[in-house]
Amino acid sequence: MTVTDPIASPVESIKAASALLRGDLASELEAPAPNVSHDAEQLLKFHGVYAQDDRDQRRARSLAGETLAFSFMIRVAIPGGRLTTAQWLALDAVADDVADGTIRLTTRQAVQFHGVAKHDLRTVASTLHHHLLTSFAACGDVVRNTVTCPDLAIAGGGDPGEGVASRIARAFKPATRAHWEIFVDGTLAASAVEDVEHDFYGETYLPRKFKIAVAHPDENCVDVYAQDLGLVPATHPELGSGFVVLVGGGLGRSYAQADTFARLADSLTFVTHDEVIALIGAVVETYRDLGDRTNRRRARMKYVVADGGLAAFAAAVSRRYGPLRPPLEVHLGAGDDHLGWRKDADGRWRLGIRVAAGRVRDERVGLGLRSALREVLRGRDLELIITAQQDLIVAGFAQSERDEVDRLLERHGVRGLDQLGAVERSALACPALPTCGQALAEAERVLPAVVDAVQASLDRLGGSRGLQLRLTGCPNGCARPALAEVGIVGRTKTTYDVYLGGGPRGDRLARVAHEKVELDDLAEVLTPHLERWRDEGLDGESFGDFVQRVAAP
Ligand code: SRM
Ligand code: SF4
Repeated sequence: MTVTDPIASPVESIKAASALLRGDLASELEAPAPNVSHDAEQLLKFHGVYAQDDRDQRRARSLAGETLAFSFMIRVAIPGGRLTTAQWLALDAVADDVADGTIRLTTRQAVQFHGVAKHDLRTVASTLHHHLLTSFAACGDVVRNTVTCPDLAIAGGGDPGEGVASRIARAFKPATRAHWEIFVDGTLAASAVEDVEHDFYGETYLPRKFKIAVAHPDENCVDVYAQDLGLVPATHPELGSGFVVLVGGGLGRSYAQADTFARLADSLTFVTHDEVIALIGAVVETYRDLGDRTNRRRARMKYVVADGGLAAFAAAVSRRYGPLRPPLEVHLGAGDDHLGWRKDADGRWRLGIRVAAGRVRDERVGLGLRSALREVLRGRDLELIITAQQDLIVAGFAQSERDEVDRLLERHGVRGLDQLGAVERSALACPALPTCGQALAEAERVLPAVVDAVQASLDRLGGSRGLQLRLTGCPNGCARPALAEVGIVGRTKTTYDVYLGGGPRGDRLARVAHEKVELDDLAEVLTPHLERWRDEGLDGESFGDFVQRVAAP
């Protein structure tokens, strides 16, 4: 199919007519209106920017005939979630200068700013550029930010010490100069006519987003089976070290479309470090050519793999890459949460800090996690790593600094590991209301209440074990509830579907156990399951494994 085909989705035509992601963005950004046109909204995503409005105000404003409270979300792509002290401090300043005062750590190790006015978008882009960061390609129909286990120090082939996430980011970042012209230089200096895009994208880019994660060889903190393409480090008996490549995972679903579903990735092949970028390129091209460009709800690569079968997909990749080796077996353990103090190989220490729903903020001016981090970073050269659990690792401390850092965090009300509840420690929630345009129900804002209620049920039952709870405002699944022991997914404004039986290894899909449960009833609905787990669970058996065992035929 070509984009001139009458049944190609409208976004395909917008991309094709955009002169490599330019469209009318430059003039729309200059215009006085607080929002942009529908076509510009589609193109802005490629630049890491989402048009939003404050949904708390939407109804009242509409009824009063007023303009909606428009603002923009900007997502900063951070390969492997790794930032320098200077980069973090620059992001921290952006939060106050032009956003809502918070830094939102995402489930893909990126950072989001909410509440940015249109006229400030270029300021943010320039600041990011100045600090060797960018929002470009953090969203849109391209290879997205690559997620990597924080413990990985994988040498990137030719250049030892360089992370594979950075190699992927460099290889698959779109080549168009549009972002720099429109957002950073502020002028259309280079002519769009002279601009050239990578062949693997072409003028219409991919049918939809494409997500990659690199797991640790032993544990699955990145949810590698939920990715379009997953890499699991492994050692081949003859070829040495490389990666098992998984393909065809994805979690998004739509209630309106019954043929959408969550899917776990399948093992495709084994590649060495030197081969990995070429293999990813072949998979991307296969997806570019075979993905559904008529229906964006079914445009993800998982549907190509599911509909045609893995063998046909492998054959299509092989035609572009050459013969594929059989994959090695993968055995991943439960995901590490990377929290607390840990000693690195070089003798320095890293501290993993729990960040509820990834929202780094102060509770009041000068007091809270944001301020604490500024104080910790002042005068120190540290590395920060955002985890796929929306948490933050600060690395590079000397042993002698640990007590001082603990005291500083405590002074700011940042709770240590020993003060966290077992449920709270691993719970995830997506942003949902009031910013997300797709939210059907609350998520981040009700997470503390849901966690407290479930923890109270566990406490009443006398259990000491925790469980993995993930909450989203709709079935798009941004906090990956489909893989959780307890996945709670917004169904209507006040109700949720409850999924049970995923697990900490992230290698199993949870199944729906209850539908349309009111928020206040969630803990009550869970209690009988928790009671059975207490009474019938095996020693050390996780809640998800228990549910899976007793529910199995
Ligand atoms: Fe997501 C769309 C937030 C990870 C599946 N996601 C959105 C948007 C942009 C809403 C929109 O389209 O208007 C959300 C922005 C809300 C806001 O106000 O900030 C949003 N997604 C997030 C984040 C911030 C959730 C979080 O709590 O951290 C994550 C940002 C990741 C990043 O840094 O790039 C985020 N989204 C995910 C994941 C998890 C993952 O990738 O590991 C998934 C499920 C995996 C997958 O892709 O299958 C996910 N988001 C979706 C989908 C469903 C896509 C589909 O296949 O149908 C949408 C809807 C869409 O793309 O149209 C979506
Ligand atoms: Fe929005 Fe749904 Fe993603 Fe939550 S899961 S951020 S409600 S798209």
